[in-house]
Amino acid sequence: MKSKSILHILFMLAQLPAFQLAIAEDGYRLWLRYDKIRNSALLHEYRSRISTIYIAGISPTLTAANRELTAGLEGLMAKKIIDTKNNFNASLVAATKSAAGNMVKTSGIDYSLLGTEGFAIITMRDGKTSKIFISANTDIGVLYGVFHFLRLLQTESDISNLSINSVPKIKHRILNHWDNLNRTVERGYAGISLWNWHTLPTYIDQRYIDYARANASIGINGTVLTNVNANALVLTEPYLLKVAALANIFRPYGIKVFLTARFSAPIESGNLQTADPNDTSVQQWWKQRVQEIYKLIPDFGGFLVKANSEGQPGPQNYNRSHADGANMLADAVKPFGGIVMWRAFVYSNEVPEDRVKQAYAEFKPLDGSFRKNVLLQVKSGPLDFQPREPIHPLFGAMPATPLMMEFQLTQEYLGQATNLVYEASLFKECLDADTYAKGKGSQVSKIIDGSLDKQQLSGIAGVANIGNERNWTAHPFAQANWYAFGKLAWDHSLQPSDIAKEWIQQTFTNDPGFVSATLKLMLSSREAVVNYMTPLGLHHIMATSHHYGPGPWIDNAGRADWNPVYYHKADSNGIGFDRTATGSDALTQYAPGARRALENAEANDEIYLLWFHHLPWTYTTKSGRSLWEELCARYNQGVDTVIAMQTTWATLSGKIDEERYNQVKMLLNIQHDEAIWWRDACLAYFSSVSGRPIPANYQQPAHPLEYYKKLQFRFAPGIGGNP
Ligand code: BDP
Repeated sequence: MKSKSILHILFMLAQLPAFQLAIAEDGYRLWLRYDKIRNSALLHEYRSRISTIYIAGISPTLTAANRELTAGLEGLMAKKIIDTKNNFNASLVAATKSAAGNMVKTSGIDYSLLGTEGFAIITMRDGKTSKIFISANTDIGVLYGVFHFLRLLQTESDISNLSINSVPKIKHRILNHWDNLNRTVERGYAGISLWNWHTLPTYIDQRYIDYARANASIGINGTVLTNVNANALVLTEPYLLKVAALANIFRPYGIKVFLTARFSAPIESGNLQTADPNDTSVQQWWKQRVQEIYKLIPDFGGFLVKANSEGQPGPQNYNRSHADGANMLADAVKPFGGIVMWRAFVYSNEVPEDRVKQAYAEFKPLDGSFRKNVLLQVKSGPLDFQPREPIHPLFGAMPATPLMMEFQLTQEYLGQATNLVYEASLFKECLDADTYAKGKGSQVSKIIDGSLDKQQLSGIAGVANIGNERNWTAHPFAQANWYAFGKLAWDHSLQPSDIAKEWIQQTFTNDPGFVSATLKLMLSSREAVVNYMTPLGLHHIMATSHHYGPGPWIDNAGRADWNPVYYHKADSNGIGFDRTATGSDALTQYAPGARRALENAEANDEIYLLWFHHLPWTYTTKSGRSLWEELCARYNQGVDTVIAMQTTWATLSGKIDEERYNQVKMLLNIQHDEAIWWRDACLAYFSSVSGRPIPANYQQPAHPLEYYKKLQFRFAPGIGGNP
């Protein structure tokens, strides 16, 4: 009987095509798939160009480059690649300037332009033969060049006459993991933390290496391993040994490790009575800790600090300023070349001030008072990673302080891991925003790359969306947000469409039909989520705490500015937050040019209308519709875009592997349901407050308002707290 049922199960499994396919394509390889090139003419051409390689020099980074290049070329061209070991006659040579010998001169590369991370890829001709030369000043530059070259092949590019120079515009390009030591991930929707603290430092998961490869392939050069809501334990020796093991793995890939520093660590793990930054015993404690860290991790990057924010301890507990706190840590890491990334995400419930104004009020007066190795890390918008926010007013307001951008890749407020939202459109909107700090043309990108104010330090951070899910990010398309972040961090002048295109080609297929349809779908996705969640400048109307789903009616959260009603201020007369001179006057925090642009609702397509204005329901919008009708139209437009995304995806069946096709299809079904839920719940609520019916030409909510209000999600993923 028993063996019979086993046989039965085996028979059933054999019938399941998905069983086999799941092994074939599970998303683990990300955009580094290196499958055989399908275009046979191109394959032939690549094969005729590249048969031998030589990577000059010996180092762990060059070994990684060699391994990647060999695996990549052999996979893409389905042929054996010969490593000539020491022969510059190879058809592809990769070498630093110092190892490239005669090639340096003949190549014509201007190494003075390449800095410490940039690279050049050129085709060199000698009579009838030609060869590809990848070069840089440093080993890591060579590795970046190798990844770039493999990308050219993966995207089936013309490599017959290459002349590429690529240099990062921003110095520190960093992922922030909000990972706790017990492996839960605050706002993580892709499983538990990658870092298995229990088995480290002895057990080295292949994932750590593949994580480093993926990051290096897009130029990410730093990672903060731990949650900003920090645990002091990570600064103790047993954990530092584990951190050192990770640092050893990441080092060849040019990735520095950073940790979050809990401000009260001297009390919690140092047995001191105080964490006052002006107290010499506290300063001494940090100096000693830092020395210990650098003994184990000589290239440790430094600290990221969340202080006096959402209950985290900080210098203000001792009546000291944020600068006092940051400078104390900066002094400790300075002898070792470390930096401190001090977060500007602060707001206080004691202050009855509009929450979006508080960080500016707190930090602007401190401009110029931070040490040279401090970066102030500012979230893209003044509130909290909403589907759309105007740019943070601190950008442009602190010319004497290097400001670092913080984007959120994990989709806390953007449908989490079930919604397809291509965030490059959002990132780019922020980077391109003009602060008018030094007149027109003072884009945010120029502030964070340091060029506007001639800053030496520059940085950009992305709150990671990665976990231990087999495909890293849970939603296959969320991989694109990781990818796009890295690409924009390297070069913020890139276009979201170009980034998406090459990501699709590498991740799925070069099939032009698939690429163009998927590209369109991705590019429509950000506006879709804005429309079905928070159109016309609405914000923070998500349900409390887990932020999953709509909750515009919520008015009983712990503090006023955690309540959606605080943000939309809807009543029978109108809706919106007045941030003009008649209201909170948050607009004054922007330079005059930016202020005018933001205030003028018409000029910016009304995208910030209700962020800055409280308006009557009868207000006539640009379309000619009343505000109420426009709100109804936008919510419906959001749902319609999701339907269009589903329709597009349905046409792509058979063009890629069945597993990922089906995964995305099912996720789009969830997104469709959630978009409808958002629209119906929000319109039912706003209809009840405004006393206006939803026009009959629109789908009416499937349920009465009470139904939506009662929905509860006790086990929604990603809820924070640092145990
Ligand atoms: C908010 C998150 C919270 C984070 C906080 C932060 O809800 O979990 O701890 O930001 O950035 O978006 O510190």
